[in-house]
Amino acid sequence: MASLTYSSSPAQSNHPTELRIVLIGGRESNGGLKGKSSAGNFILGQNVFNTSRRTAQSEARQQEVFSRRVTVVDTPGWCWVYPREDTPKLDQIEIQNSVHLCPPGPHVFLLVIPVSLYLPELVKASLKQHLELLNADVFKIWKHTLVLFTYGDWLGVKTVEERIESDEGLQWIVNKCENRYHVLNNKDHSDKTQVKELLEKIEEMWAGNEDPYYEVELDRAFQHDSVEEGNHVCCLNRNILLFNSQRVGFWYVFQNIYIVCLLYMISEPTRSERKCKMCET
Ligand SMILES: Nc1nc2c(ncn2[C@@H]2O[C@H](COP(=O)(O)OP(=O)(O)O)[C@@H](O)[C@H]2O)c(=O)[nH]1
Ligand SMILES: [Mg+2]
Repeated sequence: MASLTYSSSPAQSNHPTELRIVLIGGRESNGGLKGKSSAGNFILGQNVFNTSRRTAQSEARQQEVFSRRVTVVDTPGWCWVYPREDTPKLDQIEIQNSVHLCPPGPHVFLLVIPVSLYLPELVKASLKQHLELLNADVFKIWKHTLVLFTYGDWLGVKTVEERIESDEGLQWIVNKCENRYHVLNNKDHSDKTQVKELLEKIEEMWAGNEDPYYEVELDRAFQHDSVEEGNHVCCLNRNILLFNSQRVGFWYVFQNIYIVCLLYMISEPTRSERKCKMCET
């Protein structure tokens, strides 16, 4: 991909002052190769996401990176080859709500794939099902997705292009992303150009996309939140909490008005009765 030249002055720059990134992706069935949280740490230049254990909740972190305000949302993964029904319900909700941690919506979804991972045919259906958590119209997600290959250190003498060509599953995914991809070696933080080039590719995508960012469907999240009522307390994020407090606030006021009206109506005949009695006297 052609690289862009950027001015250091924000006034003259042709890139957004803020970049919102959501990291998504699967894992091997044995929990092996992956790299979302590590990539998030590398992009932000700080160890803010825990890589020593499984990511159970979506989390957002912000940092100034190469003169841009960058927000990265880390999410739980799913198993590449298993259907969505095998992904724990709470993980599904966390993936679903991840986009609400970077309002008004992410500029890019980085689909994290270890470069050495072989992706069998089964991956296609599983990936589609998991992307549907974000939007039933998966096309809208693909339009804002870039493949982020991790384990760049494992490429050896092969180029990433050779690697893509050798794997039908990878070709399919990269095609869906309109040939947007980037390689990171999360083990070598000294080479920051890897991150700079990634941000430039995201901005190139931003400049070429009809919709500059993926706009979050608020109603949809709200709808799912109420559907998953049994679970939602454990995985509420800030925005959903805000929603709920507004919803609770509205119902609270409405119920109180209703009760006051009801009491007034009940007490009304008693008062007229009293008045009649007074007239009689
Ligand atoms: N060699 C190598 N190891 C990596 C790379 N990225 C991640 N890892 C390792 O993979 C493991 C899981 O990474 P993590 O970021 O927690 O994966 P997540 O579950 O997708 O968030 C960690 O032990 C990392 O050290 C990489 O680019 N190269
Ligand atoms: Mg993680």
